[in-house]
Amino acid sequence: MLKIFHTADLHLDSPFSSLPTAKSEERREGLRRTFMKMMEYAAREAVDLILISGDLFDCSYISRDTSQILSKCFGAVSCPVVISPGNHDPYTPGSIYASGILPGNVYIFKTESPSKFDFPGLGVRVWGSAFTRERYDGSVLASIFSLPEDRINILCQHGDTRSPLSHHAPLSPRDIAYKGFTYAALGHVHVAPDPVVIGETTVAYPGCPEGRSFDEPDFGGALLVTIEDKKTRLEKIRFAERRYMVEQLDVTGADNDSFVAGKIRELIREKGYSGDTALRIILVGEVSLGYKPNTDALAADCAGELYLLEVRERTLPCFDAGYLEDDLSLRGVLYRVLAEKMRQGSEYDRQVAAAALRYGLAALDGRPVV
Ligand SMILES: [Mn+2]
Repeated sequence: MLKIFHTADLHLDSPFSSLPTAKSEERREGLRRTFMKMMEYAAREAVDLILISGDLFDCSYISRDTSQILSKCFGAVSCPVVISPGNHDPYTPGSIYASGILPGNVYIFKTESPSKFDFPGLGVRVWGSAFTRERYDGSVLASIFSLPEDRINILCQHGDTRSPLSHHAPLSPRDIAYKGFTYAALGHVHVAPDPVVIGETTVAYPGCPEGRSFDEPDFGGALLVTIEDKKTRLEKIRFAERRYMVEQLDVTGADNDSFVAGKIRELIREKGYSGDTALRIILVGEVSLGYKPNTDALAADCAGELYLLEVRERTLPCFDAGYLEDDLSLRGVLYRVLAEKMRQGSEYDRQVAAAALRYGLAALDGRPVV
């Protein structure tokens, strides 16, 4: 049985620029901790092979802390570590990959044209290539002619199965299967799609081990892959310390912040969100004409134990405004023109119309507009 630990897209030393400075430093520290935990896990599970399919770093600049941890952790695992540099951490003469400071059990693909590392003791050959700049327009598989069948053949590659027109090493699971790979350890897609199984071939992305923004939701992890008698089994192991989550909250009928705050707290309680969660709540629904939720105050008020709470507002000021339908004054005309846009326009048109109605009615009523 062959036991493989497969990860990608950790993006060490990410700037986390959307967070306040203290929090962004803490998150960079958190990414390093996640990396250490993964390597400790791989050592404890005594895996035969570690595959890192690119974007281990967020950019070519690597902090001293990170490079020290890398050398230490890779040195502490006794198995081979194969790395396929990605578009964020391409193999360049100045990169850490070319520096020679990584221990001898680390095998790095160096060129765009594919090559292989042979591990006869494990009965495995690992194929792959490197990004050497931000783009990779060629075909990884075109120059791999035939796979010798004396060993299990694995592809370790940063690449994109979502579009044949991708500028990030486009790959198709069908072609991977056709070549005869047993497992394709891919990287690049941050929100892991379901693995694809074609015949005896399994193609998988692990996703980001640790989400860094609301585009990378939920607890991330890595894949523990076992291959026995040409059968591949995958197990997703959680390593993330934190998760980013987005929720829509319907506050139809609201006319004040304390009502909305109550709804927000209820949602947080019901879903069991706590200190490991950064939450974005998007308020939707129809609220009273004169009311606009104060998102900053609501976020500050309801954050409680959450790692982070962000409140966004996409409500429409229509609730109980039916009387304006028949209003013959300018207020009624304004309402009828904008209500139609709020009901039928694009999301952008709806928001513009909602703002216009709030401001317009405030002005006509002699209330402060902003
Ligand atoms: Mn990436």
